[in-house]
Amino acid sequence: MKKEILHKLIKNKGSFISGQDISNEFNVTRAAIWKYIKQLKDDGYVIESVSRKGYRLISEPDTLESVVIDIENSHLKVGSRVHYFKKIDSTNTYAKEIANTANEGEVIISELQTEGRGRLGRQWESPKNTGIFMSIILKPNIMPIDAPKITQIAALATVRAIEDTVSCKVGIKWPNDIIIDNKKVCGILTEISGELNSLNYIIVGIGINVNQRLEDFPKDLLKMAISLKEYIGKCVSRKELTVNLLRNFDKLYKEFIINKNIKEVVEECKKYSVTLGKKVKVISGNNVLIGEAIDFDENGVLIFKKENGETVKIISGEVSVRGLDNYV
Ligand code: BT5
Repeated sequence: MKKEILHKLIKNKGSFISGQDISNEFNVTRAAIWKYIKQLKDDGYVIESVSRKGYRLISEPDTLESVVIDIENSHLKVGSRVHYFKKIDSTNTYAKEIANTANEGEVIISELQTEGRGRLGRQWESPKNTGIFMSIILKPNIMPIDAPKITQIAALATVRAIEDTVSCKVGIKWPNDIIIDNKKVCGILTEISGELNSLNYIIVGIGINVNQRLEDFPKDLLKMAISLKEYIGKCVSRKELTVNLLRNFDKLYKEFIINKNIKEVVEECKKYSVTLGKKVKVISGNNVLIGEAIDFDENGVLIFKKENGETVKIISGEVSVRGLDNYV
């Protein structure tokens, strides 16, 4: 009910709505409305209450709570339902917990993650109210081996969303990093549940550094991490970026379901690639291969030329790609 009342206040932002109207529309008592309004005020919404006029929303806190309403009203498949948290261990972990009973397209968003995860057990720094920490539950009819295609879709959706929201030059560091100014602004973690030949679900986790200040990053990340705010010099609307991200993801995902391939996605990812044409290290556990990233095949698999001239295909799953001297 709090959500519905908030929605009504947002729709009428700046104008009064009477307690009686809210009471009639949602069939709740005036006392209950007052209780919800108080909760919203405690959450940081500035709401004016004037007797005989009602309630008027003056300003919203910098949270993603109200984005839930925008997304759920956009009638997208991806974002059909949004689970919003102020704090969570990891949105991917929670998504896994609910995935079996959830519908495809349900999304988990949190303002803060206490145990945000990267790939291979690494950590994802997720400080409060500054980034976007989101997971999407998908149930496509594909083989588990095709799950990395979803990472490419997520990468392109994120690049497009950033470009739709702010003006900056964005790159993709294959397979799962979005880069600005040679530093990481976003990471993608795709996890699956399934058997060898059947997939139960895919969880795509996306973490974007939006309004972090440099001092919000741990010292050891300063060389390789950046936020949009640090780059463009002003705060960026996390709400707008979140909606743009889901809109772009929804579009690309629907196309993938229809076309059953990611040919066009790969072609576009190539244009943004900071990996192609470079001498790179491919790190897989303790093994390091040095060579050149020469192309991607139509499934987004890296075609890599080893130092001895031999060409091999590298599947994204367990590898990290680094520049010879630097992160990119
Ligand atoms: C990733 O792993 O880049 C995937 C990150 C996915 C995070 C999202 S947030 C929502 C969802 N819920 C989760 O629990 N996770 C997902 P990987 O390629 O392994 O990169 C991890 C490495 O990036 C770390 O070892 C650090 O070096 C670096 N790193 C950690 N936090 C960072 C940050 N906020 N910005 C930039 N780099 C970071």
